[in-house]
Amino acid sequence: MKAKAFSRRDLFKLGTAGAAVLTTSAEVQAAGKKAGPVCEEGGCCITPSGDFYNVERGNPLPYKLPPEKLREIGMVRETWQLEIISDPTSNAKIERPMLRSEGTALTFDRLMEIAKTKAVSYLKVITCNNLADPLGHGLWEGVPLRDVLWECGPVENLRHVWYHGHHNEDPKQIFKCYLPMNRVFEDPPGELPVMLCYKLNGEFLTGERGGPVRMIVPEAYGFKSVKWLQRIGFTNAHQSDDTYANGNNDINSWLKTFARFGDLPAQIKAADPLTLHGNAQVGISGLKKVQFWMRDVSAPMPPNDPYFAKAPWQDAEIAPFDGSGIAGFKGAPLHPVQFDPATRQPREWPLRHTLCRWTAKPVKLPPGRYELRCRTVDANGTAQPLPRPFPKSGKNNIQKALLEVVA
Ligand SMILES: Nc1nc2c(c(=O)[nH]1)N[C@H]1C(S)=C(S)[C@@H](COP(=O)(O)O)O[C@H]1N2
Ligand SMILES: [Mo]
Repeated sequence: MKAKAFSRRDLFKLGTAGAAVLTTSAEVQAAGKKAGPVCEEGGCCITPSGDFYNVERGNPLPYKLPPEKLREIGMVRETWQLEIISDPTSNAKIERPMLRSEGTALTFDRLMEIAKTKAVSYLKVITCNNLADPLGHGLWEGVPLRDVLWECGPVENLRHVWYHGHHNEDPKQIFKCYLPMNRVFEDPPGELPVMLCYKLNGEFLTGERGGPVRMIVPEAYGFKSVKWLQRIGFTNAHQSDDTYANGNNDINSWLKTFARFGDLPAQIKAADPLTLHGNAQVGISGLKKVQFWMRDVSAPMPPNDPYFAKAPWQDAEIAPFDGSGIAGFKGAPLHPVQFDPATRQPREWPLRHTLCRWTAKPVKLPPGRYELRCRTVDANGTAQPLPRPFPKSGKNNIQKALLEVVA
């Protein structure tokens, strides 16, 4: 018996009103049933663009406007324009703002011109910090944000950039984010650049995926990767004021490492081998191993052990790099932080900020009822849900699934 599939897609179109629905979704996931596009084959877990789950607000959704309107507001590549301004409420100084009114806004053709020498590609998973399952994982292609920002001649009083997407010119529908200037202009060692992204898995971004151009912030939760990008502002504001700061979200959180189960049976026969499997998100602290624990519910729980640190965890195996989605890729160069340019092999495996697949060796269980759990141990040796078991900064609770084994 397979877990009942259901679509989360429509749940998220409710915007903030969707919060109540998300609770239900979390309960379903707690019972071990998947609510995201689980990768079941290959090592690289590339999600086709249309299989991503959407987290989106807007009434109407910008990409669902009629074709003439899409052209008019710049939601197609031919008419897309990005404004880059000095925040009017700030004294940030830039020499060459890019403005629609002056015909200097960045066009898609100009972006492609810059892309000829600057474009890069990297793997990244998109995960909402309020949802347990990643939304999708792919090879994103774009121009580092700083290469475009430099064209504006930034000078001084610069502490953050903010950016927002199309929002029907309704302030209530705006989706806006901030990034510190240092993050945009200088990548910490081993880190990927923030990019103005126009392709996913070798294809131009669809409107549903955030096209013509979306931001991609490699180490961040989904809300920093603003879709339908329309305007960027340089500001001297010393604090961020992201849309996602509402609702108690931790807007500075970077991706956590955690494991999830794929589709599992609810019941098996004692004669049938069970193969546990699933996906793991590789957060900022990397991934050393995925582990599982099968507890007969009649056995006592370990006392005073909220994270089951003393449980008899067993190691699963992480699917090796197999080149899927990478080997034949003809787009912009794979970023050297992730892949060796000469061999096109990953620098490490699995890569940070990505999704990978894991499986355990088949086992047979005597009849009974079991709780199945999986967890990660990150490259620092810290087991899930540590080091940050706090809500609203990315979900990484240890997942539990229930299994009945019958004679
Ligand atoms: N313009 C805009 N960008 C947005 C959003 C939005 O509502 N509007 N949602 C954000 C949130 S909260 C998430 S989790 C990701 C989801 O990306 P996806 O729909 O491509 O999976 O998009 C982000 N970018
Ligand atoms: Mo999100």
